[in-house]
Amino acid sequence: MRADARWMSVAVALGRRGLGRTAPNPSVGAVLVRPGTGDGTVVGRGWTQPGGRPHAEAMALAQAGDRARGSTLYVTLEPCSHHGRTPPCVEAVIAAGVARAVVAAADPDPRVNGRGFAMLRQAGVPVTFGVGGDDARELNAGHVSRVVRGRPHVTLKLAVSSDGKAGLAGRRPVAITGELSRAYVHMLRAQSDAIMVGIGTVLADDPDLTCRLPGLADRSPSRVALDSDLKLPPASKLAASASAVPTTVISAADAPTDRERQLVARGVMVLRVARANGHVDLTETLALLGAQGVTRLFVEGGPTLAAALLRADLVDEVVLGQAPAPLGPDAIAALDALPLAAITASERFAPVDERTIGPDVWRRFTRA
Ligand code: AOF
Ligand code: ZN
Repeated sequence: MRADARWMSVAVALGRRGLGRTAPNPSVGAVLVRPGTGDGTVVGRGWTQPGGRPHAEAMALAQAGDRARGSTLYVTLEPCSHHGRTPPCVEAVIAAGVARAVVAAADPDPRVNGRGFAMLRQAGVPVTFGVGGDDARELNAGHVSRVVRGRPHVTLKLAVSSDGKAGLAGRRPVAITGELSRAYVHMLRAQSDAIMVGIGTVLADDPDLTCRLPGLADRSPSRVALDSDLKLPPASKLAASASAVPTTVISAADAPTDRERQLVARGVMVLRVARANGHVDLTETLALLGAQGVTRLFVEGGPTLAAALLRADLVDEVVLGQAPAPLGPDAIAALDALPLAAITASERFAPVDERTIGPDVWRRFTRA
């Protein structure tokens, strides 16, 4: 039914509002619609609140009050059936007299996993499943990845020149893509639970990796630096601001403990994993971040980390910005020895979106 697709797209848009703020929970959107003239009337809207509770359905039901009776619930994820900090959403949906549920995607969380649908149907609430499935897959990608694979959904961001370069050797960082692209990247940061960089990027650029968009300045995700030998200077912007923005350093088991003490004193969380090829083991790192509750990880550099993640097949999505100007043959390649074609002409990735932002072109690729 066309109306179902339309209302589900409203639920998806509401769900997107919470991206980056609900971890370790998914960001869900819900709309309650009462039959009436045309496609009906919205009586409640909700989305998962910061920190993951209340859930989207609870918000929509609270807004609808008595008007929820006889309405249709449109929700981007199977309503929960487990007792958490509050009773299950399915119970609240049934108790409110919702007449029908339209659900975009199943919840693989072992506490739910089909039980939400079963409870609704048992209570006589018919369920239509799969409407808006593609949008929901994107919206729920972080949650599903964490539950099913035990690691976050990994998005690799690359900003390159027209000749595929990411910077100039031995110089201060150069802005490759433009001002508007910067705003786009900050928005993507805000929709992530954590940003990850390699120590090479930290030492070269001393980035602060926060989200500084007007109105989104409180949306900075936590920051993760991969730093096998604990080279992160305690005076770096990352370490110096660790008490304000959560900062984690992933180091190797044999990294010096005196360095760890200095960083911990500044509020940095230092975690240790095994080494693999001299660097921290990436698979173990992602599992550790998953265990910490990270569902959406945004990787921002540099070439060594990007290439290592691609080689290990740990990248789920690529956001690739390309500026109109070249940087020349002496500049640093965006993926070390890997060609950009490892993304743009690979069977592993499919292009899903292309947009022009100022002078730059941004393309998005997801796992094919
Ligand atoms: C929903 N609506 O808005 C969200 C859901 O820790 P708890 O008790 O909040 O439960 C977290 C689980 O609930 C999470 O793993 C996922 O299965 C579901 N999240 N469910 O019905 C929501 N955020
Ligand atoms: Zn719930």
